Amino acid sequence: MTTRRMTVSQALVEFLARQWTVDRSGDGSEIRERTIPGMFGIFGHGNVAGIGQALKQANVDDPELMPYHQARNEQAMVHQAVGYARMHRRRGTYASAASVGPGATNLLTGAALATTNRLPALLLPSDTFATRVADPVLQQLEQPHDIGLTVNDAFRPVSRFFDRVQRPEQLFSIALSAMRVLTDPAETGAVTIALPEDVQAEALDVPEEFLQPREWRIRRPRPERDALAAALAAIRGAQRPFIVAGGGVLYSEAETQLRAFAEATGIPVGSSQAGGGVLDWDHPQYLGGVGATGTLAANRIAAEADVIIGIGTRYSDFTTASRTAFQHPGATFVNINVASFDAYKHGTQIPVIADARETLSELLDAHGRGAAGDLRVDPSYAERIAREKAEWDATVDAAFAPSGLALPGQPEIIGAVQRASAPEDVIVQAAGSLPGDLHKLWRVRDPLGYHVEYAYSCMGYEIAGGLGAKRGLEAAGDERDVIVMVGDGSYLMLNTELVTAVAEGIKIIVVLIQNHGYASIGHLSETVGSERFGTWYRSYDPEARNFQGEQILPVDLAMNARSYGMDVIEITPGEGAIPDLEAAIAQAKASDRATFIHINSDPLIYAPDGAGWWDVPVPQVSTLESTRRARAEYEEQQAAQKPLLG
Ligand SMILES: Cc1ncc(C[n+]2csc(CCOP(=O)(O)OP(=O)(O)O)c2C)c(N)n1
Ligand SMILES: [Mg+2]
Repeated sequence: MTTRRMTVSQALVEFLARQWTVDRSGDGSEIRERTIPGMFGIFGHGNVAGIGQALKQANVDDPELMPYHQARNEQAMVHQAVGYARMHRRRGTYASAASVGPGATNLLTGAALATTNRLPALLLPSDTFATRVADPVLQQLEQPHDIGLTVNDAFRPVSRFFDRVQRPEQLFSIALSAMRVLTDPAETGAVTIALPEDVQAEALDVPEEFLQPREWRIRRPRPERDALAAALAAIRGAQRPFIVAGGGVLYSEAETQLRAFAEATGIPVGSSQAGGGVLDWDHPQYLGGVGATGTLAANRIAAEADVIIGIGTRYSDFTTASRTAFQHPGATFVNINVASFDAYKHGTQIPVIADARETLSELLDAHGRGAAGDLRVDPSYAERIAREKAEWDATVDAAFAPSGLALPGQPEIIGAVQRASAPEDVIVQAAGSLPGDLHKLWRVRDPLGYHVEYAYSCMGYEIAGGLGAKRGLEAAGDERDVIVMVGDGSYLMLNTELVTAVAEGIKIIVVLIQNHGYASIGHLSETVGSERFGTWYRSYDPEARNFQGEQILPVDLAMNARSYGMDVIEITPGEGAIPDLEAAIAQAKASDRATFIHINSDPLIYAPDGAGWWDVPVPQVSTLESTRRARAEYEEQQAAQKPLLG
């Protein structure tokens, strides 16, 4: 057996460089791409001489082996990896290397986000000495009841795979297991390999076969015969079927099959946030978002549906409107998901544990043979679908129309971004009032065109995730633009990846919506009887002892972005704000540099109602009249809530 004497870090870096994801695309062609095309790293003690040295050595010996990129915050490294993975339909992601202690724990939020979104990310937090000779080292947590415990144990609950390389020889089994989980469609998420700082620098004899190119073929399990038959029988018997399409449709690259199945049967489609892109907005059977932030069209159809076919959805509370979306008393749920956990959710009667594309192909085949009964929805249902869709489209048109107000509302801002962007451009968002507004209003025109991270809805994801998405597109030779929309609250939480965009000349377009606080939580607070407490950004009122006064803060986020070296366009409040915004986006699109566009907006102008509910518990007792009123309303809404879906 030939071996090479390498450090654990050198071996891990070279191993990761040799991993390939293999899959078949929607058109049948084979895709082969690097599973880990590059690594982010913020160095400190713990990784500067381990992973850091390995990356330097790779950079000298073979710059293509493991390209290294910087970030300004460890959390943002993982966000970038996730944005990349979304654009690559989970076939590739980045590794993120962090130093001991705070560097490592800064990765935690990113890890939870990746796991919640079912998007792969490889985390390499450094750990304190395995030998413990230097304990406690700088930044080491000491727990007297368990000396072996480190801060990295906090990754266990947020990772789909966690292990620690306590001895060099463990690297082989750990690295292989990590790759299996990263590339497994049912298991993927955050994969964490904790690397004690002494072990990182230790040498071992590495067998050549460990470093040979290795392929990870994406599993595409086909449905079991009986499960498929049960699904077909349910679909055949449906009067008012409805499809809920989630992110799994896109990760499986099943859009073509979904469209064909929908068209063959006439079944309407609604999507979750992650499912945005499964059909173009103007497909006659696409009703837009469903659930708490859904459209009136999708929610009305969902409420009456008798057979609900979930495809690649986690059935989150937003998608089910906290289990109020589906009101048909005998509703049957057919749930197609590669993860059994999701397929069985909420009392689903007919779980189909299989790949979305394979299953849709088989359903289509069966339909072609007449086995789906030739299910074709009733003309009256088809007509109803068309009517609901036309009505909602008109509602969106009205919401998009420029108001001429000095401080435009968010819906018209979204309309301006929509008009000024190209159909294939990617919109990136994550938290605040924008996800709900986009879910209702944004007219998706490309499968990859909509990336709203709404599983973890993490403030601060937007800029970093958008940067990662742009990296992902560039890696695939795709030149479309990424447009990040971000609220002032999210921006203030994590904006420093703008520096990374400047440093690497990565072109993203950022549209910052300044409304001086939390429009989203402010509105929510009002509806749940908390009177917008703590949701404005205002000067502290020492007498009232709160932040509810009139005085907005003198922050200048345009100047902030300019200070990072960004090109900045400021939209002057006034009648021309909306046309100016469109012109600014056109200018940003024409530029080959990253652009930051700043626009002020009125937080009290809301998107049209989609009749979705969200369960946010209201206090049972209160001295406030507003809370008591909200509680009464809450109890009324709660009455429609079902304990299970099916
Ligand atoms: C990291 C994190 N902390 C807290 C929240 C809860 N939260 C959701 S939206 C929001 C306010 C967002 O403010 P902004 O970005 O200005 O958007 P706006 O609500 O004004 O549209 C908060 C605090 C969150 N989603 N993520
Ligand atoms: Mg705001």
